[in-house]
Parts: sequence; structure tokens; C-alpha cells
Amino acid sequence: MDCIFCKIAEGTIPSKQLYENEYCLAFHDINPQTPVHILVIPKLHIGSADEVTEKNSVYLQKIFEAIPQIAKQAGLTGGYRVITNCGEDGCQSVKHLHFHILGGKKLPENMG
Ligand code: DGP
Repeated sequence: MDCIFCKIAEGTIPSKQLYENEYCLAFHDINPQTPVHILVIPKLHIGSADEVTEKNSVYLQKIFEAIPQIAKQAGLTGGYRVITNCGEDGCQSVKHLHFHILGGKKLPENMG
């Protein structure tokens, strides 16, 4: 499958990796929107939040268990925002589920 994030998970496309376990990988976004902008992806190809099922939801569990560790490693002591864009209206550009961890400054209240 021609998926950039699957290739990053396999290591065939390089990334600035911060964290990895059996289920997920975290790396710095190539086009940061905030001083700290990390992406967390499942190692399994899940297209978006809209494709989460009982069968694959363990990946979500593992991602959310990892997020506090990732945030700590990235020095996000003041807090952060976790976002996933889904589908056309959500402006999802990479069709492999990913969570943006945004922080490193006070973020705007407005979410769109
Ligand atoms: P979204 O719009 O939610 O689908 O966000 C996709 C993000 O992925 C966007 O912030 C840029 C980032 N991105 C796309 N390609 C690459 C890549 O090859 N490497 C890294 N590190 N980030 C990427």
C-alpha cells in the first residue's frame, strides 16, 4: 500500500522519532504548526478515526497510554492539545490515522 505513514512506521521513510512501542510510533511533524508538533501513529494501517473498530481499538488504547510519556519527553509540562483530523471536512491530508500533539506555547481557544 502506498502510505507515507506506513513507510515511516516500517522505517523506509526517515522521521525524527521520539518514541516507539509495539503498537505506535511518535515523530516530529515535517511542517510544525506550533513550537512542539508531534504526530503519533498506529503501526497498523487504520485510515482515520472513522475506521476505528472493536478489532483495532487496542491501538488507540496504546496510543493514549503513550501520549503522557511522549508529552513528558517533549517537555510539554504546561499542557498540550491532541487532535485528529478526519476525512474531507476535517482536512485530513494523510490517510493513515494520526494524532497531532501540539504545544510549546499557549494555544488559541478557537478550534475552528
Ligand atoms: P493531517 O492534515 O491531519 O492529515 O496532517 C498530516 C500531517 O503530516 C501534516 O501536519 C504534515 C505531516 N506530514 C506529512 N508527510 C510527512 C512526512 O513525510 N514526515 C513527517 N514527519 N510529517 C509528515
